[in-house]
Amino acid sequence: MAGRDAEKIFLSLEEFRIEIPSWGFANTGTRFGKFLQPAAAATTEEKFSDAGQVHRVTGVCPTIALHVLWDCPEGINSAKTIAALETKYGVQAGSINTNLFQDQIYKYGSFGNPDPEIRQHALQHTIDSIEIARKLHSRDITMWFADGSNYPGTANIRQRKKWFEEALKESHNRLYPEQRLLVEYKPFEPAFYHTDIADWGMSMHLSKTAGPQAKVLVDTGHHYQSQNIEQIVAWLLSEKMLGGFHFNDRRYADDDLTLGSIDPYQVFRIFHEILSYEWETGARADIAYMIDQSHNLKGKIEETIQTVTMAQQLFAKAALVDHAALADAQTRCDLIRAESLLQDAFNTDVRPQIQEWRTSKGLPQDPLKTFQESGYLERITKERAERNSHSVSSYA
Ligand code: PSV
Ligand code: MN
Repeated sequence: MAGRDAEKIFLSLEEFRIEIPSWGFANTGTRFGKFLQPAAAATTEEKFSDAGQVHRVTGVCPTIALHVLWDCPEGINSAKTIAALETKYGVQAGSINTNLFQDQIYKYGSFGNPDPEIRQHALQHTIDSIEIARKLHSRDITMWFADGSNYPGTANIRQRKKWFEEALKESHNRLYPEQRLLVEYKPFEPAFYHTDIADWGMSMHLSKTAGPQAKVLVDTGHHYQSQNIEQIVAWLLSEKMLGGFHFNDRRYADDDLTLGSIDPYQVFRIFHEILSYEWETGARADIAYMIDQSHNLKGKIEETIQTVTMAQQLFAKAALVDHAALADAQTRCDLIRAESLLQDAFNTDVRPQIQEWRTSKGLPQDPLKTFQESGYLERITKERAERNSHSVSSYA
C-alpha cells in the first residue's frame, strides 16, 4: 500500500470514535420471548464494567449511551452514582436517551397523546433528562418516540404534528448552550399504521422548528427495505442537520444486527458521503457515531467488539477514496472510473494498517481475541449466571 494511503488510514483512525449503548449488554429478546444469556448485564454498574472492557481492547469507545429509565432509576440523583462508575470503569456517560415509550401512560403516545397531562408528563421527563445530561457533562439528549396509531382514522395526524412541534420547541428551550437534541425517526414498530416521526423529513422539520440545537438522528435500521440511506445522509449534511447515528445492520426490519454483518458496503457508502462532505467543505462534520444494537443470541460484549472493529474498517476504507479524482470523474461523467474509485477503496484490505495503528497506541492488534483470552467473560459468567437464570429483565 502506498505511504499516502497508509497515512490516510492512520488519520481516519485518529478521529474515529464510536459510542456503545448500555442496553446492548443486557438481556433482550423478540416479541416471542427471551433467551437469557448467563453473562448479560443487569445493573448499570455491570453495563459500565462491560463497556469498559470494550474500550480497553479497542481504545475507541470512551463513552457509553445511557437510557434514563433503565440506567438512571433515581433520576437526577443517579448522576452521582454514574460519576463514580465513570471513574471506576474508565468510560464516560455519553448520550442520554429519554424513554417516552415504556410506561403504561404512553399507551396512546407521549408528545402526541391527546391527553394534555400525559404530554406534560412526557415533557417533564425530557426536562429531567436534560438536567441529568447537564450533571453528567453529556452533550446529546437523544429522543425516539413510539408514538403513532395502528388503524386508519384513529388519530388526528395533523393535530399530533402540532403537539410534537410544541413539545419539542419547549424541550429545546430547556437545553443548555452546549447541548444538542437529537431527534430519531422510524417508519413503523410499534405503531403499524402511522408513526408520528416516520422519516428523516419529518425529523428534520421538527428539529428545525424546535431550534438550532436540534438535529436529526439516523438509526440505520429505521428505514424501508432498499431505501438509499446515504442519500438521506448527504441531504442532511447539506442542510447541516445531521446530528448522529445509531448504527446497526438489518435484513428485514429493525433487526438490530451486528454492523456490517449483512451489508458492509452500505455503511461504507454512508461514511463516504460524510468524508466527501468534509473534503469538499474543509470542515469537520459534527456527528455523534453511536451503536444501537441488542442482538439476543450472540455474546454481547463480543458482538459489540465486532461492530466497533467493523466500523473502524469501513471508516478507514472510506478514507481511502481519492476525492479529487472522484470529483473529476463525476464532472466528466466517467461512470466506470467514478464507480471504480469507490469499489477499489472498499475492496482494499485495511486490516494490516489498523493493526499497526493499534500497536502504535499500545492497543491489542486483535481486540476480540484479547478479550476472549482475558478471562473476563468466564468471570462474569460465573458471577451473573445464577441471577440471570431466573431474572427475565428486559433491556434494563
Ligand atoms: C427504537 O427502535 C430505538 O432505535 C431507539 O433508539 C431506542 O432508544 C432504542 O432503539 C432502544 O430501544
Ligand atoms: Mn435507535
